[in-house]
Amino acid sequence: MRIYAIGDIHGRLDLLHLLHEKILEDAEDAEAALYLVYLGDYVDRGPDPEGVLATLCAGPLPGFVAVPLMGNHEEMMLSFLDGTTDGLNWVQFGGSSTLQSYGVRLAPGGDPLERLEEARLRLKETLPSEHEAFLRGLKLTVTVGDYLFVHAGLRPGLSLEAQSPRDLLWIREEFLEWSGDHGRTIVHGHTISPEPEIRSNRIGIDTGAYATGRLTCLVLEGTEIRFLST
Ligand SMILES: [Mn+2]
Repeated sequence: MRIYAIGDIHGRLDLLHLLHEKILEDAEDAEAALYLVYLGDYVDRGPDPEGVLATLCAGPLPGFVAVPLMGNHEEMMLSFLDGTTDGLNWVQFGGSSTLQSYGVRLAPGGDPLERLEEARLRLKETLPSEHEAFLRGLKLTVTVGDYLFVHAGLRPGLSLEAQSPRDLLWIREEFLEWSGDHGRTIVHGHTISPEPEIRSNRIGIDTGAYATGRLTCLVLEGTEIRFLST
């Protein structure tokens, strides 16, 4: 099999289209089964979260099995939508571009919590049900062969079953600085590096697309590791 894995997209529909083209071209003569894993953080920050979710909802690229994972930004968006958080953090961490792309405007002035509650109700109205179902159906991890795919990483020393969703979606230093064996190579996004990071126990592929214009795709087949990027 050949696995393609795409890092944090963050509303850059333009880059997602470019990278999809490159992947299709790259896979043209492939005889292996084709998997395409998306590592989460589809929404927020960049200009077109709505377009990114619509594209991912439209189904896999022809010939591929698509495996979209959850990122911490999808989790924040769902918490806001469900009213389990007030959204103050979310809009500060890029959620305002998601609201905007769904046509929800945060009115200036007034009580911020009241304005957010108003925005929440409007987002509930405008978010297409298939986008919401897509967000709620996202998995936290997927294991394929010797690789485990996850948005942020794992807490060292704990089994996969014992990992908390919070760590899988948010962890940084404790995971990034740990050089021990996780049993599998962990492929992750979430923490930006200018180039993909290949370590003995992990491969990080968040190249900060929303700001750098560089969206990275890791390609794995047998023992081969290579990259495509915009
Ligand atoms: Mn993230």
